[in-house]
Amino acid sequence: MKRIKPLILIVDDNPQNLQIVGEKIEQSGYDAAIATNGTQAYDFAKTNKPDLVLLDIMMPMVDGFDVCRLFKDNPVTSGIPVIFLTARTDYDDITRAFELGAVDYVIKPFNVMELNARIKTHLDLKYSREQLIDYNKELEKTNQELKQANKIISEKNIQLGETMKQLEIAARTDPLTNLLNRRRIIELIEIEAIRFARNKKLFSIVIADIDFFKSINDNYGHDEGDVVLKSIADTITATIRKQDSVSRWGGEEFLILLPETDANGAKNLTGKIREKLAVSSLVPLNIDLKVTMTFGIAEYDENIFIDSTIKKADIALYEGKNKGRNCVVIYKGDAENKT
Ligand code: GH3
Ligand code: MG
Ligand code: MG
Repeated sequence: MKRIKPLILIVDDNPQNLQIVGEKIEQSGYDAAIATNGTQAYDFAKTNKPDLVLLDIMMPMVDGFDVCRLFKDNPVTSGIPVIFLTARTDYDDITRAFELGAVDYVIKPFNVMELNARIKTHLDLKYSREQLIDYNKELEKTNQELKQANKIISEKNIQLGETMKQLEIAARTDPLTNLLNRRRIIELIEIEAIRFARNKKLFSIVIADIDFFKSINDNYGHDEGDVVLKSIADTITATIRKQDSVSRWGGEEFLILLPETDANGAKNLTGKIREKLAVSSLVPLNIDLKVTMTFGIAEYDENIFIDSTIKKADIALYEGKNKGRNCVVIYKGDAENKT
């Protein structure tokens, strides 16, 4: 932590030196602490963490080099800049001092201004270093927060993707039967009409309506009616080909889209559905119940709107109802319809 006045520890075995240097240091606006030997200096530094150390080399017991080594080996004191302040001028000593981690070397007798300039430089460097460490810590923290935020965002994105998928499914599906809904089948018919314009591959539309469904509801209840609806939806789905599509067109009506299929092919398929219905057990409440359906078929006509082709299938369906139900009618226009 930065103090109001930087604290400088002066280490020298000579009390006179300590006094002189101490006074100069204080006159220069620093707080001075003193130690008369290496052990004392090291102990002081560990607890008080001075901002800088002025270290004599020649001292009994533990010399300045050893003190410097002690400082640099301990993470608590290793960041404290050490300036050797010594009468020794030997280059080997200077080199050794730097090798041991000292930041500077000042020869006694020293020039106060020079010493001050060096002290200031190394204090500034130390503070910059500490600031950098603080910034780095802050950066690391921000990075962690960002990582966390990114994690949350990607989790939310996955959730959003899931919700979107569910919404998309819901937007094109009938919830009771899980078949495509009216909107989606119209889109598919439109796509098929575009394909027809390119490759002239005929497709057919079938509208299938459950016969006397109202009486099923009346006799067994609406819930069981729903079970029958679902069961019929499953039967149709299981009978059509992969490229075909079936939708819930209305209450108990289904629209089946049969690509690359003419009216006779469509009749073939509806025949299969009728056969399956005749043998499958739609048995709500364990009451033996056979459900039949009537089918109206229309081939796509590029000269009329899609709606009109659907209408044709509807007309054929009502022809079938009029004929007594449980049958298949192909729309033949003004010509006589055949079952
Ligand atoms: P038809 O042979 O002439 O088609 O006779 P129908 O009774 O099937 O036809 P009608 O149009 O008279 O009645 C259709 C019935 O279908 C009436 C309605 O309550 C029922 N219905 C429509 N949607 C649902 C549904 O989602 N669940 C149930 N259980 N019944 C439905
Ligand atoms: Mg009906
Ligand atoms: Mg109906």
